[in-house]
Amino acid sequence: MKMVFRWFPFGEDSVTLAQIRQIPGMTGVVSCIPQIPVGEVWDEDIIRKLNSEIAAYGLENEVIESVNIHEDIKKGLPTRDRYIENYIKTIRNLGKNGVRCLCYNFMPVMDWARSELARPQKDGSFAMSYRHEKALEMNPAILAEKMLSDGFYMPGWEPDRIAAMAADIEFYHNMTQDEYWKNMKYFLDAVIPEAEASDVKMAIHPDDPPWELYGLPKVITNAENIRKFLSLNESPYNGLTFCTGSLGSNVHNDLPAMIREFAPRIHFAHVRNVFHFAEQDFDESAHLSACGDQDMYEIMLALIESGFEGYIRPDHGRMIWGEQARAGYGLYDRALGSQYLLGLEEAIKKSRGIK
Ligand code: DNO
Repeated sequence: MKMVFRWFPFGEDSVTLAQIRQIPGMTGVVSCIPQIPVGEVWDEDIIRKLNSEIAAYGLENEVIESVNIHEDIKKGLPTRDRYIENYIKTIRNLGKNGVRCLCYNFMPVMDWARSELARPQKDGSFAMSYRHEKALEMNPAILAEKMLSDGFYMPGWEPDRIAAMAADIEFYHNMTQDEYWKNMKYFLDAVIPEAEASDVKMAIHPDDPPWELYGLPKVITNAENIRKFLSLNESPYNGLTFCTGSLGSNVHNDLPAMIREFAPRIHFAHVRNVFHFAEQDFDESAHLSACGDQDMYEIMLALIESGFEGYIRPDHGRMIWGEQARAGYGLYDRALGSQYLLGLEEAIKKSRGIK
């Protein structure tokens, strides 16, 4: 497996490539181009610019996280074909320029949701946290109504954006879960043959949190749904980002068993830990098994025994040692996490004579 580190280019990250290259065992970064609007083509010039910036530090750029999917595709609108065509062009351009794995998600309206980005921890660090009751209060539909009725304003949340999200949420209330799966299949059937031709492995990220929120459809949440997803299109290029933090938020998911079952289709692993206070309340803990609910040894063992040869990255870190960075993506705690995972890998492999 190849250890990689998420990094946001073009001035969007306080963590530098010069720092990342000093983390032992790091082969490359996982990058993106957030400046390109969702639905537009990533042209080769900008991909090459990104590649050369990263290569200057001796790092690889083989994984992109993410090329986001235009909402019209998820909604199944007639305009989706244009956006799918653009997505295919982007895959081709990425493939031509050395990208081998593309992480994306199919979550409606919003990406991952947390109720707090910097919750103080007992040891003085700060971690992201999720409290279900609090998340429910943050429903954009409720916030939008409050804005209209009593001029409520939430710092950092643009009123237009909240209103648009509320309208999107409403749209999905009129769509069945089945229709949502159909829209997903439509996308996969169009895109996967092109991903094969370009040798870019598609790796869908689980829904986070992996349970119903705001009445929105949910897809990648547990073993049953993952089985269904993989059977929508049987190509090995239709694969998974196995995120232990997202899937591990659902206490009913047996992560090592899921890894063993889905291993041939896992192209990318995000490995982190969570600590539960209640079934739907958790903090994102340090990576160490002892700090959370997941057994990292069993997770690494399952990956190694299944012959996992994809990319792996430490995931959300806490803010430690006074660091101020993009939530979940500071340098220090993720660097610690990577060394722990590499240590487990070395120990497991040596003890079993695996090269
Ligand atoms: C959170 C990330 C997700 C992930 C996307 C993939 O930190 O793991 O935002 O990048 O869901 O499209």
